Amino acid sequence: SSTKLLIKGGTVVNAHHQEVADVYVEDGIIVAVKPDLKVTDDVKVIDATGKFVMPGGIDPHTHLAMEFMGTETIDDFFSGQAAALAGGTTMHIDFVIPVNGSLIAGLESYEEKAKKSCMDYGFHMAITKFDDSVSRDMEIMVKEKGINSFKFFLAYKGSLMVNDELLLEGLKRCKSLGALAMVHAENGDAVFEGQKRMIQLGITGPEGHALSRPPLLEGEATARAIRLAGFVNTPLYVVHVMSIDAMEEIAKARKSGQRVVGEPVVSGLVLDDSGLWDSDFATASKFVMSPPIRAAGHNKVLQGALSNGVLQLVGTDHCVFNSTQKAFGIDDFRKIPNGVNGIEERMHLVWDTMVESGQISINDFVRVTSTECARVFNIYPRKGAIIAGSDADIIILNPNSSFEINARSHHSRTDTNVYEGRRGKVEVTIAGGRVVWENNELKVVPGSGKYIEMPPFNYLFSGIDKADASYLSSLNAPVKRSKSTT
Ligand code: DUC
Ligand code: ZN
Ligand code: ZN
Ligand code: ZN
Repeated sequence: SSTKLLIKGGTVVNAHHQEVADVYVEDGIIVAVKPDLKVTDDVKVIDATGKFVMPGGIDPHTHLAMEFMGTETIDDFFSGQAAALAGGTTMHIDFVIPVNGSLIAGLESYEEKAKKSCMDYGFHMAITKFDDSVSRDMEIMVKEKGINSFKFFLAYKGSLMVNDELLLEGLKRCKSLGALAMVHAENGDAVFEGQKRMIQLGITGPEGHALSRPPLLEGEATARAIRLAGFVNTPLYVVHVMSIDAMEEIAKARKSGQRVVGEPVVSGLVLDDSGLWDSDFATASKFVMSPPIRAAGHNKVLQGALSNGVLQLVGTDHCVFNSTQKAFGIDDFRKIPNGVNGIEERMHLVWDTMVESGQISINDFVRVTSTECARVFNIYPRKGAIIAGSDADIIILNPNSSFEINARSHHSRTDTNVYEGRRGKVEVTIAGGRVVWENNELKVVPGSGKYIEMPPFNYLFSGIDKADASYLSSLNAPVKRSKSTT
């Protein structure tokens, strides 16, 4: 198509600076960012005077159409992405789950699911076991399939969990491929023990979920994963940092110079665990996710860590089940499918919680919702910036008006919303140069989303071999001992 678009008179905000300028878009690409651009009559003009024009959000952490805990998430690649677009997110990175341990089969299944995509997407790959065939497939993923990150689960004993030996193998393999290792950090053996303890005590409701897997188990696994990544000398990305305990381990490692990226998710930043104690099961169960939403106080500290740079970018872990699916666990919290919504609400809530409270600047808003994700996964500046040559994924946010977030008006297929009653300000979403959300109306086209290949990021690893070499040369030569005794 030859869609032409001019966004006029807004304040264009990038992670590095902002300026009042027009943005001219042609064929899905930003062509010019300058004040007072003159265009011909065939160009659609959007007036953004008094509003912020920013890069579309990139959600680094979602689960669409995922088979999990005996069921499947109710948002697929169409409904989840439509919801995302309605909330100002124009790209997400989803986790491919291997099929019977096969990465190739897993990817094929996700390629099929993603055919109905209405926005751009990329993939991380989960690694749930490690052997020669997985090792070979990892290389194919990096060199041929555009996947540059692999996630290891230290929780979900009996299904997804890997032990330390496998984690070490995986970390080494990531390093040799120039891929980023990611980790779900909770101690799965201890969680299993904690769950048994709750059931023995007769605590079978949603509050038992949180009590069975406290922050110290997240802190332990985070520390362990960071140290093992340090031992292998490869970077690490910690997904869904939910507790002070985990955040402090990341802070300590980063202070020492270790390359660790920490991802808080919206639920952990803005909610606390009070909902889990609601006497109504339907209300309480909608807050069940792993790691659990923590007691009041953790959220405020995580906000601080995001504003001072200890944590770098915000995801959602969008993974939704409706109230019928949540009710699988009515007699036993262990059977409540884990997950909360957020793909549609993330941009609104980061603005509301972080910018309006003065904790981060508008430029930092762009950085933590978009630019940093593009940088970490090596697709910047194609994504994450409003500059000539970048993809035309753009949002317009109106600081002076807002609407209410609720389950009646949201676009996800699920029937509940953990952010009921909060406020949103993104008014317009442009994805791939197309206006897909305007005047509270979605215009999305299944099949229009593109798969974004993410190349291996050697820059993250530059210096590693040097570090290894200097480490090795700092060792003393081995002691020479004669075999004979005198
Ligand atoms: N946590 C969730 O709540 N859902 C999906 C997987 C996960 O780790
Ligand atoms: Zn600029
Ligand atoms: Zn996880
Ligand atoms: Zn997840």
